[in-house]
Amino acid sequence: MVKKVVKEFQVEYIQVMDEQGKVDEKLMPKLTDAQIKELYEKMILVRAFDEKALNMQRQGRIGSYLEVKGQEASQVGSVFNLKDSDWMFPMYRSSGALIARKHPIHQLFLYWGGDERGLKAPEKINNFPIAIPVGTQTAHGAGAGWAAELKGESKVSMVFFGDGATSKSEFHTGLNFAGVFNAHTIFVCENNQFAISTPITRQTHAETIAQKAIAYGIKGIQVDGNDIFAVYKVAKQAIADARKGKPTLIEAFTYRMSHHSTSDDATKYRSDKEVKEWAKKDPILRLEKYMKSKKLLTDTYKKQVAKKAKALIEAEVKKYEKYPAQEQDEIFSAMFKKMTPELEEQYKEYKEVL
Ligand SMILES: Cc1ncc(C[n+]2csc(CCOP(=O)(O)OP(=O)(O)O)c2C)c(N)n1
Repeated sequence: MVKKVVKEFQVEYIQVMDEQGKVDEKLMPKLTDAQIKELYEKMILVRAFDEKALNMQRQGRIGSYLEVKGQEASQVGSVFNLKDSDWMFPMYRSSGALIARKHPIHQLFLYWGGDERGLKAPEKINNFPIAIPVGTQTAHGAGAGWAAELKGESKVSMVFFGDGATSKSEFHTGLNFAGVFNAHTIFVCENNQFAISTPITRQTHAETIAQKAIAYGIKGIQVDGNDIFAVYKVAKQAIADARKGKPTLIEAFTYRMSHHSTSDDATKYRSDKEVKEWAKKDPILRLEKYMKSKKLLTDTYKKQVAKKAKALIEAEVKKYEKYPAQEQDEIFSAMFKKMTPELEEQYKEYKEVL
């Protein structure tokens, strides 16, 4: 007889700091004042980059851009405890994670300006190139996490993707593979409620994305993605577990405060009321409320941080705009140390045509 298993697909939901910036002291992770300030400064830098990138696109100085706005906590908090030698697999909306992982900002402008040299990771920092195809990176992240297990390393891989990606086969392949092979992988799904115009209710009939982990025998946890302390806490634990071969799926419950991309108009498919409601949950405002209550945020400090971020971004814009133009041949030489036979053939043909 088939045994009927009736079980709620319950996963934990973690929130440490509420919308008023009040924290639950029992859940609050141990962080020094300096670390809290570091988290804050990184989030401000990401927001400043985001605003500049949007303006640059509107002015025709970069080609296109996908904003992070609203997701700064879920990205900065997730990568905070990674080591440089750990792998990070970003998607197109991961500028926040990349900046927090020391990816040079002028290179991000280069990339969004259509120059692939923008993707070259700094030496000794294992940032993978940005994935534009939705979801492919989830399988790559599982593979890198498996490599660490096979080599007996404690290295981990952290992979970012959206709610839309959970309908792609690579998401399921990646999670299944990670569970079976003890991949050192942390899957961070930023559930920002939309995949372009498709709302989460049309993406999945499941109550949470995190519960999908149960089917693959790995841990799934939902976290308030606009709460930097909760994200930090959950990611820290997931990183520690992944080092020992235990993968986790984190669902960072958040909101895309911007349009999907610079070629989208979100007013066509979502209400002003909803956007305003979520604006109140802005992860930066929330952290500021907390810091004010702890006397960590004076007006002078706040202004200093904003000014420093702006100055850095402006300097990086200058670097980008002065960057020597790409040699035409680099289209062929950029990707591989040694060109593949097919590429070499195409290169020859291209030279002949020239
Ligand atoms: C394989 C593939 N199919 C379709 C697209 C077009 N596309 C770009 S973004 C996007 C929505 C993805 O939404 P989600 O995964 O929730 O991430 P978000 O953009 O909300 O961060 C789609 C369908 C694509 N880039 N790749």
